Parts: sequence; C-alpha cells; structure tokens
Amino acid sequence: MQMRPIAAGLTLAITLAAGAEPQEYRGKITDLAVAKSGMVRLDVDQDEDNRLQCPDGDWPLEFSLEQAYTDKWLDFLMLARNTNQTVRIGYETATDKNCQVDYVAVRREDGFGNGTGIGEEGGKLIETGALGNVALINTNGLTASSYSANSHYSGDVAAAAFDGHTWSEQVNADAGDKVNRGLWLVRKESGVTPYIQVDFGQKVKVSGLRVILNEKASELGRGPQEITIQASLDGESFANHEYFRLAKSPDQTGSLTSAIELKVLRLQIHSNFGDANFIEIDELEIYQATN
Ligand SMILES: [Ca+2]
Repeated sequence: MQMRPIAAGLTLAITLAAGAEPQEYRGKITDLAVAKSGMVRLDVDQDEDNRLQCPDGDWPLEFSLEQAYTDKWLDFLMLARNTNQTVRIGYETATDKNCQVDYVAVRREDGFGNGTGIGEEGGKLIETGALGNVALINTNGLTASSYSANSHYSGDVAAAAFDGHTWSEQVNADAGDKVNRGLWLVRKESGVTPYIQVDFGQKVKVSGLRVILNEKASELGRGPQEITIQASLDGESFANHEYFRLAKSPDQTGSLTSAIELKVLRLQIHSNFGDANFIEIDELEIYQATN
C-alpha cells in the first residue's frame, strides 16, 4: 500500500501525531463500535490489494474519544459507514496491538457527495442479514422516505417492509427497531395494481429478492402470488423487468433471470393467494449482483 499525498482535492483531513509515519487505507468501513472506555474501534473492507498492516482481529483500527477532534472523526465515520462512502484512514502500523488511527479523510476522486453510483464504480453496498439484504432501513443511506407504495392500510407503511422484522419475529440479525407492526399491508381495490418500491438513491445492480410474511398472514392468503419487478433509473419512468409467480409460502427467495442496474426497484402485485381484503408483505429483501 502506498502512502498517498493529501493535498489537492482534499475535502476533509485532520492530521497529527508525531512518530511513526502513517500508512493510508482507502476503502469502506464495515464495522464501527464505541466502547465504554471511549475507544472507537473499526473494521474495514479488505482484499489482497487493500490490506491493513495491522494484527488480524475483528477490530484492527482504533482511536480514543478523549480529544475534541475525535468526536468529529466519529461523526464522519458514522456518516461514511451509513452511506457506504469510500474513505481514507491514516494509521500507525502495528503487529502486537490494534493500529492507532492518525487521520480520516475523503478526496474528490472518492466520490463524496457527487451523486455517482457506487455500483458504477464497481463498489458494493453493505449487506445485512443471513443472505446479504442491501435494502434494510438505516443502511446504505436508506431512510423511511426511501420507501413508498401507492397505498397502505393504517400505519402499515412501505418502510415497515424493510425493517428486518415480520409481525411476529425479527428476521434480520442486523435489524434495528420494528417500524409500526413490521409489515406493509394494502387493501385490495378493483382496477388498482398495488406496488411497493425502494429508491436506493444510487445505481445498484440487483440480482434477486426475498418476500417474507408471518405464517398467519400467509395462511390467510394475503401473500403476493403474481408479481412484476420493475426498474427505474430516474424514479419516474419504470420498465418491466421480470414477472414471477410466487408460491404460497411465508418465506421465499427468487433470483432474477438477469441482473439489472437500477436506482428504484418497484414490486407490482397482480394477485394474492385468495384473501378477499388484503395483500401483505412483512419483509422485502433485495440482493446485489456479485459482479
Ligand atoms: Ca418488516
């Protein structure tokens, strides 16, 4: 790994600490923890070309919150992690203890805030849960307003289908709090095709999805039977990508015949499994293509 100059193009850098010349890591933060002691510990995405010179372990990088500026580092890193931003982290190499962070930075070429898609750069979204869901609320820059539907019943809003919970249980180990009842519910109405959608706010290459209901709702026949996956790059014009006929099962996954690049994924529902009144999805997981 090369030490990069931090001059032109630098939008944020805080450098200090005499002593060992720091190495610079460039990539994405995968894990971040704040210990009771005031130590902030980090792990980052590593591969053969981009490896930390630190001992192996869950938390190879750390810094202490005892300085006023380190609070700002923490804010910066939290935001970077939540938005999947590429960052630079300067650190002192070590072999027998966690590496100490020396500075944090982003550079223009890292794409901060310029709206270019992570997928376009070959980067990847943060994956959650057992299968790698990229659509969980409060990950990858997604918030409640990223999700919408053309209709919903009472408090059973679209965002509740992306909270990692069904009505009866948590289904994603990385989930935070349940949103309302943890499910999206919509009343059947003749002449209206219900849909639910997620706007990633950036280009994503999608390869598959998972539809989960609680067992009771599945037995009632509220689950989607015939669906169409639609894709949009601008949030306004949508193209049909693939039609699926689902099984009457509370938990099923489907792979797209071909992966598709999109910004907004919309799932249209043409029919359910017989419930006269409602269509329900408790959780909708979306998976990214591996290349
Ligand atoms: Ca849910």
